[in-house]
Amino acid sequence: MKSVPVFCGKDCGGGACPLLLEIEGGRGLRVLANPAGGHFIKACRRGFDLVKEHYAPDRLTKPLIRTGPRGSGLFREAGWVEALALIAARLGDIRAKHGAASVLSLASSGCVGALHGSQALTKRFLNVTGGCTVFSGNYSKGAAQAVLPYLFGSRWNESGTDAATMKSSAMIILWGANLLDTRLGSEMPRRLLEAKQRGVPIIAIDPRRTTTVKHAATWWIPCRPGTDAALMLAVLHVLLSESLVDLTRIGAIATGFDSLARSVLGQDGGTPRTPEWAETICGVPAAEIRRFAHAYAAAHPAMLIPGFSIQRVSAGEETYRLTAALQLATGNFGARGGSTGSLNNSLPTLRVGTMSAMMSPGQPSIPVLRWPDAILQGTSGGYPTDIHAVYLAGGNFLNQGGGVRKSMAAFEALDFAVCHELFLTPTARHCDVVLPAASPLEKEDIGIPWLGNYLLYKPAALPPVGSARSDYDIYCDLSNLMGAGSEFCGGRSAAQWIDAFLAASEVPDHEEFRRTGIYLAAEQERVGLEDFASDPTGHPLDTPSGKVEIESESYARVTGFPALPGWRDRGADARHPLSLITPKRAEKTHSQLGDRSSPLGPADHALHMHPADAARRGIGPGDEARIFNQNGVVHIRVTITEDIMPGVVSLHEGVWVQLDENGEDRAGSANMLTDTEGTGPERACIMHALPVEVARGFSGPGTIVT
Ligand SMILES: Nc1nc2c(c(=O)[nH]1)N[C@H]1C(S)=C(S)[C@@H](COP(=O)(O)OP(=O)(O)OC[C@H]3O[C@@H](n4cnc5c(=O)[nH]c(N)nc54)[C@H](O)[C@@H]3O)O[C@H]1N2
Ligand SMILES: Nc1nc2c(c(=O)[nH]1)N[C@H]1C(S)=C(S)[C@@H](COP(=O)(O)OP(=O)(O)OC[C@H]3O[C@@H](n4cnc5c(=O)[nH]c(N)nc54)[C@H](O)[C@@H]3O)O[C@H]1N2
Ligand SMILES: [Mo]
Repeated sequence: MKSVPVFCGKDCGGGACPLLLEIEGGRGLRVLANPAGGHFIKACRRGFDLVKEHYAPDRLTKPLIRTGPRGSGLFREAGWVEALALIAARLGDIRAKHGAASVLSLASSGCVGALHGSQALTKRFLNVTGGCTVFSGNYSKGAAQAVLPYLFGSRWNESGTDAATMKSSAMIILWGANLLDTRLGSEMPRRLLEAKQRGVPIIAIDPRRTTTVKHAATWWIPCRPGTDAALMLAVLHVLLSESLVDLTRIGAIATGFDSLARSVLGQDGGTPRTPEWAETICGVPAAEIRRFAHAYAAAHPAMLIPGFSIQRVSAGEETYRLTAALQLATGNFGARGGSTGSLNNSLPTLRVGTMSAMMSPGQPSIPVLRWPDAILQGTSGGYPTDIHAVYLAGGNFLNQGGGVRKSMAAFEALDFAVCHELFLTPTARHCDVVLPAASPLEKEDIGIPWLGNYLLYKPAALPPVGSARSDYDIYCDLSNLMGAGSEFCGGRSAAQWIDAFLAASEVPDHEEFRRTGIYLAAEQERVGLEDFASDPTGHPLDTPSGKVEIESESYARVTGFPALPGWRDRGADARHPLSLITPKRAEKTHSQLGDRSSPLGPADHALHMHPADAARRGIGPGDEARIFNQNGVVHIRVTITEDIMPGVVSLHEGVWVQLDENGEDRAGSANMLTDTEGTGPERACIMHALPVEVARGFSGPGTIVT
């Protein structure tokens, strides 16, 4: 038996975790933690499941060509030569008739890595063979990314904090961040648990009593989804009205804080953002808001880590402006052991070569959330092109985007759709050709983590299952076939690319790197914007004022929203009084292993509901129920639990949609209940705080939606 270093390369909150694969007789036995990662950079169960996934009985092993209606799952097996020729011919025809931009790249991050990143490879292939339309933004952090450049200028992507700096924290505030399940960096969970052991207070603001609340937090503050901005304003109100804020110090590093203070205190004629005002919105008692504000003000340094969840809501932009304002107000901005309040993983990655997507200036693009609308409406709806074909690799967007029913209609409207997949996902079922893709254990690559100053290496550890091939190899052949010669592969094999990427990296000893599977840079405790915070005139930001712009006229101009951060009330929806959240679960990466009809699927998938809400609706433990709103209906079993606050229901994201004859989902697929409206100018997705109603039973009143 031998063991080799590997990593998953999943877009899972870790991105690159150090693992070891044990191999005997050419067969993978199991995956373990790689001790070279040290005590803190640790993998999770999603990595340990790699072997199970690799040998899964339902893995695709041959190319498939559709024979039945889209979505029917009717395909015939084909050889590679036939399948690739069909793709080349169909893409060629469509481009000849409608132009190159009529092909949309819908590739996502199912695989991330220096070479095998599914998104970059797909764009590169489409670009070298003629061009394509792409999407802008992402489902993950669209609202935060839309607003952070207004606050921090181009250095917004240096505003995160390395996990190791938690050892200097005197308080950790997890604002909608369920770190033990979603990680947000492979080192975060262990650092958090270590802080807990040291007796550091850990406050979790989350509508659910999560794993993190149970195992790491010292204080759980349940807050209604989508109302964090109101709670943040109330905390500011306490700090300001009790003179706990050093306005002179803040004035040196931020503009507009004094205007924000006036507005929070109601000195501008508006409603004072008191704890009593916030209580009615957030469900957090005013006394508890005061207690929290006092504890926060007294602890130095305090690290506020916002989850991505708090910006994946209506007006989600405001929350990330206010996390920065809170860290400024409490003197924790840019401090070691503190944070800027920004996306925690916004830090530069280690230098290493990566595959270029070969984008051209002015390439047509659409906001990611709007891909179904762009297909359905095209130029007549104001989109840059009329889309006739889509190319997917590493994504299950029909299931994962907003509004599954609209996504299905969009696929119906296409002339041609291709995807590379390991499994016959709902998206794959809607494609014309499905090519079997290699698993992470079949590909050599360099791993770049979500957060952390390190790189990982893995060899191609196992032979392909069936005739599965890497996206890279598929695109090499297709580009050749489509007349682009060697432009896609640049005359290099996959292994030669890895050599070239390493040569362009700062890894000093390539042999050692390949042997241990990890290279750790010397600096492991980067503090985002520390230089600026300690010397704002010596290291100014490139915002118009050179400072953090809490008030931003350019934000107001572009978005039409107020220049100051604030509470943008969405109003109540009387017909759908419950607030649905659709979080990640520890065992899964998004829709992977999300097929409930597979033995690997989530057998315990259920809607989580508070006893008071269940009683009001006559729902008992394990009862079947339907969740509904204007977007769709989902049938699902109910788990009644005190681990969720009243008025809120939770359905894990990522379960594969299974429609019945009425167009209602029978599996528990969260995006039946979302849409493509989005928030802000970037149309960032809204996947938490969705108004819904729940009724007992699988039929009866309430199933009719308008
Ligand atoms: N296990 C697992 N981890 C993952 C992933 C995965 O698929 N599986 N995906 C990764 C990816 S791509 C991303 S982008 C990140 C996303 O990371 P997040 O967006 O932060 O993850 P979520 O699970 O949606 O939400 C985190 C927590 O916020 C809570 N929450 C939901 N809405 C609100 C709200 O309005 N206010 C507050 N205060 N809390 C709220 C949820 O109950 C949950 O416990 O996760 C990464 N980590
Ligand atoms: N309701 C709701 N919806 C959400 C979210 C939410 O919180 N709630 N989260 C959103 C977020 S943050 C994200 S990032 C998206 C993620 O949505 P997607 O980007 O669609 O991610 P996955 O569901 O993981 O799908 C990745 C697919 O790639 C395949 N795959 C894996 N490796 C490879 C490979 O090497 N090559 C190829 N060709 N395929 C591969 C996997 O089998 C899988 O089907 O979902 C979003 N959707
Ligand atoms: Mo994401």
